[in-house]
Amino acid sequence: MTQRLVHDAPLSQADPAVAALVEAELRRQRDGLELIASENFTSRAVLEAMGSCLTNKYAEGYPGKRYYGGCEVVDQVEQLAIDRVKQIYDVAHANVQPHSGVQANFCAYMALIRPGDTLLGMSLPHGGHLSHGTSVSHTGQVWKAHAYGVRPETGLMDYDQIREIAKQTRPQLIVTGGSAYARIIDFAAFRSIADEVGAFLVVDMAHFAGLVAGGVHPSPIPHAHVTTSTTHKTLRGPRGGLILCHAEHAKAVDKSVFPGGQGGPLEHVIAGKAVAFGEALTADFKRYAAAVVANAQALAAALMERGYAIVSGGTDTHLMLVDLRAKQLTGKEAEKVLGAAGITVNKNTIPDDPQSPFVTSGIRVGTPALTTRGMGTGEMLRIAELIDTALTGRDADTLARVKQDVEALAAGFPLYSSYAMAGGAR
Ligand code: DSN
Repeated sequence: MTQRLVHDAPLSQADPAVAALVEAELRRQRDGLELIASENFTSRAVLEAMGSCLTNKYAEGYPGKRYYGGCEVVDQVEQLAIDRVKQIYDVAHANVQPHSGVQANFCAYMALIRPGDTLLGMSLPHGGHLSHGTSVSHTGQVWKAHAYGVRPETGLMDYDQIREIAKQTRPQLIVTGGSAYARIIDFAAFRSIADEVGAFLVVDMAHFAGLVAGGVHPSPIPHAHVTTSTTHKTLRGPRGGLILCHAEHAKAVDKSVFPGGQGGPLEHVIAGKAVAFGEALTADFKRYAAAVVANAQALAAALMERGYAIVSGGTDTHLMLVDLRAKQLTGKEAEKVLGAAGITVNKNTIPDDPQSPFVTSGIRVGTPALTTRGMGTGEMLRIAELIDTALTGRDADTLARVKQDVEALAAGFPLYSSYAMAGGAR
């Protein structure tokens, strides 16, 4: 009997220690200014779907072809997610099971090429991603990986240079998309390079997937053999991954995810994905995506006016890379100073960074999360001022004053105000 009571008790009673930590994190998210370009705030509906009994179900396989009984409900959940994401991106096939972006990428590569083949991806310090073939990632160990970058003097991809690198390295697979590239990538140019060297093209659209869904960024789908993504960045869903492809690669992709790379799918997360995909199909989401880009451009312009250099001179997307060298600051120092003032960013290498990846000369700044809170271009000007005040002053008094202003600004844009969290916080 006692055990049953504990089993049915809310988190705040069953485990006050964990409940208090959930509440502390909620407060941190509410009180601060979240400018990490890869983060966002899901809707309450997404949170509810993820916190549901669907987590209890094993469902290896795919809708209608499972290795467990009792899958009649989760089949419908997963099919709904698949149908909705296919509608968003107008694509023939979707696999919504990847647990993360790295797993989506690994499974996509494994579907198309064999271990030992050659892979060409964007260099991490130039804005790529660990899973695009870096030496510390399995993707750089299972495959012979080569890298292309941006022109350091412009911060832009040079497609002629990338074509030359592809001709020299003869990859079987080229991957593009990145974590810190603020400009629209020419997917048609990449496809023509891939075709010229006989490679598959994978586009990792994790960062800009929500902008594509909202119609404010070109779609990679017509150009890529396979497109991968996460679901929690601009797309504003639960933490997770997905793979989209044309019909000819559908079977290989599905086999690569299960049984190749993963076991039981996280059906509670897939339910959260279904909810987020439903949201992404609305006119409201189109307005959101346009506002994310407008906010990023306003913030970049305001920072440039205050003497901050932005790599590539601006942004077409949700993020910007701020080069701090002229301010005699490292990325590591800036991340710490801004953190003390309640402004969350991440240190980030700039192209050809003289500093190590643990120090860096830049910070990456993005607007998806604050746009979700309802902030607009007026708030972006104020945030540029707060960032500049914190980074210029850096002393305890200045940072305490900025933190107060940050909390006042955040309070005007409530987060999860109708949702009682674990500890009962409102
Ligand atoms: N860690 C993510 C980012 O911040 O961009 C990429 O996986």
